[in-house]
Amino acid sequence: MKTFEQTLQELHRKHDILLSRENIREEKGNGIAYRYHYPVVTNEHIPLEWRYDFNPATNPHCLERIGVNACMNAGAIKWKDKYLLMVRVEGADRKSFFAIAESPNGVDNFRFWERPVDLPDIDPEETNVYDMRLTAHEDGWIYGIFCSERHDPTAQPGDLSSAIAKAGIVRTKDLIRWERLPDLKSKSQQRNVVLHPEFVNGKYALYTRPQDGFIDAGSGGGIGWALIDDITKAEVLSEQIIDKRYYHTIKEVKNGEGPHPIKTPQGWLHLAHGVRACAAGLRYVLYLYMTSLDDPSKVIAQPGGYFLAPIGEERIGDVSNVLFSNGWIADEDGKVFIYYASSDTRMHVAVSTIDILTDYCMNTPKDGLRSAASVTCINELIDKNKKYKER
Ligand code: M1P
Repeated sequence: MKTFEQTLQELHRKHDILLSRENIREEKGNGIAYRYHYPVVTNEHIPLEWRYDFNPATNPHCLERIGVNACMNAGAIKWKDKYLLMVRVEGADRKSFFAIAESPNGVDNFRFWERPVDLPDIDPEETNVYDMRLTAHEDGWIYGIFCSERHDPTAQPGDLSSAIAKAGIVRTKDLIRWERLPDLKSKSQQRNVVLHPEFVNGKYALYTRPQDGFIDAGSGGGIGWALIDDITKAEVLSEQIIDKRYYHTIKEVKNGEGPHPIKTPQGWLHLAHGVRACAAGLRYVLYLYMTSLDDPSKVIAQPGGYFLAPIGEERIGDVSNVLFSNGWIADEDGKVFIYYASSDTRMHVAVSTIDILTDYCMNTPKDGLRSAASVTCINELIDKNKKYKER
């Protein structure tokens, strides 16, 4: 039988090994992005002092007192030369909160800051907060937009599931002290709202995702775009759908903007998730598209299909068959770290470059929306390849 001290030492030893484990780039793949072998942040990365009572008098069996279920859907930002993830930490009690984990190289050694993020608590009805998108805006603030969820006040008695999704907004200059701004006003429910990093026609610009209900995008149409006069009283007055959903595509049921787009010489590079339904439930995959530098609401490239879909261990988790991303970091040298969660359970990284990702967007055929069109595309490629095959 181990003593309290021995148990605690063993916990610390294993935790240190996990946190300092080197990550390895997987060489297999399609060349567009390379996954790293190990998840970068999991529930086991959570500091022991957030979970265990270290006092042998009050915790004689050295039990975990506060369980963490998952670490997922992290916003990302480069800050003082470090790669930061603002992780959605979901407790065993199902409540999510935000916590920042920092890495020196973007692929391993992620360690959480001392405490969870101190998010200003302004509304007692706000029950759950999650999926932070971080934007260092040209106005000088770092903004965070996240989903603020509450029980639907109009739900029938006994219906404890109907909920309402709104976009909460915070801003900071140091990622420590956060100022809460009023939630986004919108006629519909909203999730996956993202702030564009530059002013557009002198206004703040938001990617939105209007939805009929808490789960259902319904008549929402796709990823929207709205210009906002005053971010301190943000209101969607008019909304235009810029990336539509289509029948029998990867985004038939829903889609949502991921992190804010990256500015490239060819246009704004966007990462988003698309959702389709199947017998096993919903399947979430990641896709890319590009919009014009002159008008970020104008789509200029739409490669067909997904760019990353769940594979191997990624397919299994609390909500299986899901990849979701709301954070990526572009380095000065053009390297891009794509942070994504699998199956609402753990965080991963895949690495690519701006050149590769824009090439992929510009030169992958569009979805022709019909089987016959897919075959035509393949035949065109075969014809083009003929002269090279003969060499
Ligand atoms: O469970 C999968 C995802 O479902 C929601 O995303 P969306 O609104 O696009 O359907 C969110 O709850 C997200 O957090 C979750 O990962």
